Order: sequence, then C-alpha cells, then structure tokens
Amino acid sequence: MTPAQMNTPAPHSSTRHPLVTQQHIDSYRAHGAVLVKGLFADHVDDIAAGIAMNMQAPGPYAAENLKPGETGRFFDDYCNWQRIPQFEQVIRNSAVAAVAADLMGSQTVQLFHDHVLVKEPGTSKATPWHQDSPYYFVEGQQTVSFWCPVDPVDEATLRCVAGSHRWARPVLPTRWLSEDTFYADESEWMPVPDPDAERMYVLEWPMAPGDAVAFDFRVLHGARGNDSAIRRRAFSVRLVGDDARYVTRPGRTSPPFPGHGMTAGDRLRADWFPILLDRRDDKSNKGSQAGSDA
Ligand SMILES: O=C(O)CCC(=O)C(=O)O
Repeated sequence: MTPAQMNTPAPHSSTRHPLVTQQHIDSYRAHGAVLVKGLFADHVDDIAAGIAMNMQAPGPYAAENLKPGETGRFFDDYCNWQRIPQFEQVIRNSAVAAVAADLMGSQTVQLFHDHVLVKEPGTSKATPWHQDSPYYFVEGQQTVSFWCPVDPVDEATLRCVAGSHRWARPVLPTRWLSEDTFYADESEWMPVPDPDAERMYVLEWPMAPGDAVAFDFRVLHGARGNDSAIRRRAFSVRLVGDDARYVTRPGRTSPPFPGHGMTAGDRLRADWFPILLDRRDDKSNKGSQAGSDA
C-alpha cells in the first residue's frame, strides 16, 4: 500500500459494523469525537470485574491523582490487558476493533493500550484538559480511544472539544497531579486552553454503562469531578490504524513501554501491540498479518 492509499479512508459499505452509521463516521471526522451507544453493553460485567481486579492489584504505572486534603479518590492505571483476562477478552471479542476501523477509515486496527480511570463519589478533582497524543510515541490521522463507563454518568462524563484534533499546534502536556509540564521544552506546544471560559464547543453526553465515546488521540478532553453519590469507573481502549507510526518525543512518554526498540517511522511492533483486525484480505489473512508493514 502506498502512503497516499494509506491516507485514503477505506470504503465502508460492505464492511461497516451495524452499530456504525454514516452519521457516526461524519461526526467523528468533523468533531474528532462521537458517542457509540451500547458498544460494550454485553461486556459491562467483565469490564467491572477487570477494574476491580486492577484496583486490588495495581500495576507498576498505577497512580493516585489527588493531593493531600483533596476529597475522594481518583485512581488510574494502564497497560494491564495481558494480566487481566477480562480486559483482553473484551478487547478481542467485543465490536470495538470493527467500530474503530469504520470510524478511522482504516483497514487494520492495532491495540495500543488499555486504561482504567476511577473517580470515587465525592472526588472534586477535575481531569485536566489535555490531548493524549503529546504523551504518546505514536502519531497518525487514524487513531481512536473508546472511553466506556460501567456506571451511569452525567456530570462526570468525558468532555471533548469539537474539532481540536485539527488544531495546528498540539497542547502542552502536563502531569495530572503536580500540573508541571510533562516534557522539559515548552516551546513547541500551545498553552492549555480553558474551553469553558473560551466558549469552545464541548461535546459531552450522559452515558449508560457500556456506552462509549470514541475520540481521536489529538482531541482535547477532560472531565469534571465526581460529585455524585455513585462511583465513576471507566475503561478506555486505545487503538491505531494504518497510518499510525512511531515518533520520538523530547522525553519519556506515557505509557513509556521501556525497551520497545522502535525507531521513528516504524509501525508499532505487532508482537507488543497486536493487530486486532485486518480487512486487507478478510478471507485469507484474518489476524495473520501481524508484524507486516501496511
Ligand atoms: O476518565 C477521565 O476522567 C479522563 C479520561 C481520559 O483522559 C482518557 O480516557 O484519555
């Protein structure tokens, strides 16, 4: 496939997943985010069980995101799908890869990582506005995260700034706890905006357990605190498509994936980041192209 072909959205009519309409695809392209109702509806119990297991046995990257004196609990952790069977099962057996292919216009869908984000009742801390892309070592036009709550959410839902995936300059990544800048050099980034004060078009939806917001890695997003009386447990799956390539950053990325051995311009190595779907030759090579270059 030539680079030009890789940037051309794939035809959808024959392969589009029944959950995905042309309106979903158009909204995703235009705004960088769209709600997919019921995407994980059959997997809510598994996701909730996986989150419970994750919180009971946090991984090396687990973080508590509150300063002393702040109320509630804001826990997050990522890159646990290989040790939490429910996460792997959901990632491989749900419709997420097919829906991702449709939204991204990509023939292949590759797993980047999983992420758990839990705000207990009475957690006033907001998730800071940020784009995920600057923290990551992968870039492309074809990227997507799916944020899925396993509790009903209203005020504490994900909030995405429409169109921010097309901004010319990326937004300065910061550390969620200290709010320090993530990389030493601040010059190449734009300051973090205040979308409410600046009256930006913010997309947000009340969501039922199993619904998912699909959003481009470059979309500016955040979330309010959880002032409700119930938990706000969320699971994110991060996926990339045909044109995504490894890029270098001015420091350790998040997640870091130490020892990955990739160099600028590589596709993510498929032995670490499995190819979940390959529509290039649906009949003969489902899953068998892992590691090949598109
Ligand atoms: O759950 C949250 O509060 C924020 C989620 C988020 O930033 C993400 O999934 O990338």
